[in-house]
Amino acid sequence: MIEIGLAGKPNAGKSTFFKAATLAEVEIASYPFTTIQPNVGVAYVRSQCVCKELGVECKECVDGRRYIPIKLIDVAGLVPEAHKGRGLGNEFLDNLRQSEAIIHVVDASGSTDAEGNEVGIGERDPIEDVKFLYHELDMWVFNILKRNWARLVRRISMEKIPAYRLIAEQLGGLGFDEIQVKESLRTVGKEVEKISDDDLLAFASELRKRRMKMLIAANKADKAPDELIKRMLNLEEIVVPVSAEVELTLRMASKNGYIRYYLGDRDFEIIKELNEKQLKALELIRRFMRKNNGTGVQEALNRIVFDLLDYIVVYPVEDENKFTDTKGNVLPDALLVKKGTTAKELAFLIHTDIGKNFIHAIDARKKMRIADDYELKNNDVIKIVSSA
Ligand SMILES: Nc1nc2c(ncn2[C@@H]2O[C@H](COP(=O)(O)OP(=O)(O)OP(=O)(O)O)[C@@H](O)[C@H]2O)c(=O)[nH]1
Ligand SMILES: [Mg+2]
Repeated sequence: MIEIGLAGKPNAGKSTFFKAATLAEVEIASYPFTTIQPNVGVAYVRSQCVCKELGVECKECVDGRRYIPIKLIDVAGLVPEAHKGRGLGNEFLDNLRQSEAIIHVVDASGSTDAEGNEVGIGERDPIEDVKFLYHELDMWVFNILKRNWARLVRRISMEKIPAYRLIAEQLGGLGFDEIQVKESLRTVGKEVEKISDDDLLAFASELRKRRMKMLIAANKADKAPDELIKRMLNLEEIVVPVSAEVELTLRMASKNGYIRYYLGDRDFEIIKELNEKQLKALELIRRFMRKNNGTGVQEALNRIVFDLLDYIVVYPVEDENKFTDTKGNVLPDALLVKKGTTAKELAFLIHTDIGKNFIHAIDARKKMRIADDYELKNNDVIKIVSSA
């Protein structure tokens, strides 16, 4: 399952985002360091199910809304100089090792200082928070490199193994691949023996950029001045205005039967008698959603998976006429695969045995055989023929 991490300074709303997306019971409070141990849960990306288009009834979607699970991790807040041990230090970043990308939850309302203490709205520049997280992540990678650098350089000069290979091995646990290391080294442009501490930091930064793809959730958008949101939208990263709190309110109201609301919808329906105060609160929420096209939580999850990480959805089936598995379930699985995945690679993703015994694949829409190296497209429905 794809794993996405939530990072940011204390009190930015990471756990609120996490709870809104997973409905897991986690602690949320208006002071720093509420979260210490990481929270792990299942969230969903949303896509349009292909059942309608294929003219079949499927039980896996909610009226065409198909939710595909991903893993979400919420960690402790990070304060400036965490790499020198301030706050909780940055060792908990180890919890993000497996994450394919990070949602940086920023308090876009500027109402918490660098350490996460509450201040007046707009008193803190959220752009500073964006910069600081990069710096802390760079220092984290730098320290990991630095720990063994001298020994590594010695090994590189003694053994006839390319530097990038040994460095990738050293960073193995962080999920860096050789290509990322090779490209980063090339950008620094020096022989490893000549790399100074400054160069090593630049190298760490290049590595971080390639490994830790990031989307910015401009959170607390419900109370952020428009001006601050506008400035954040000018950043080069993907920035999504979000109100984790609004999403959480909606999900709780839906869970308790007050409203009908589906994750990622742009509106909701009141289905229970409510008092004036409740109606007023929901009206404010509705106004926010109209302005922002929803709460932003689903959009952030979708954009990190589909736009930043380049995943597509494919539907494997066993019966290309009925679009079912062997038990007759219609469109039983929606899989997230990287753009560029081939039909044969899909077979391996489904099961190693199916991959090893792969014969050919069929495009179930066209009922036509496709090449082994056919690159899957979003919403493809595929039957794998295998002797397994
Ligand atoms: N107005 C508003 N407040 C929010 C929003 N999201 C979170 N908050 C509030 O911000 C405070 C901090 O929320 P948390 O989710 O605990 O923040 P955190 O980033 O997990 O904090 P730490 O665990 O301490 O690092 C709480 O009082 C939340 O209710 C939002 O979208 N809008
Ligand atoms: Mg928290």
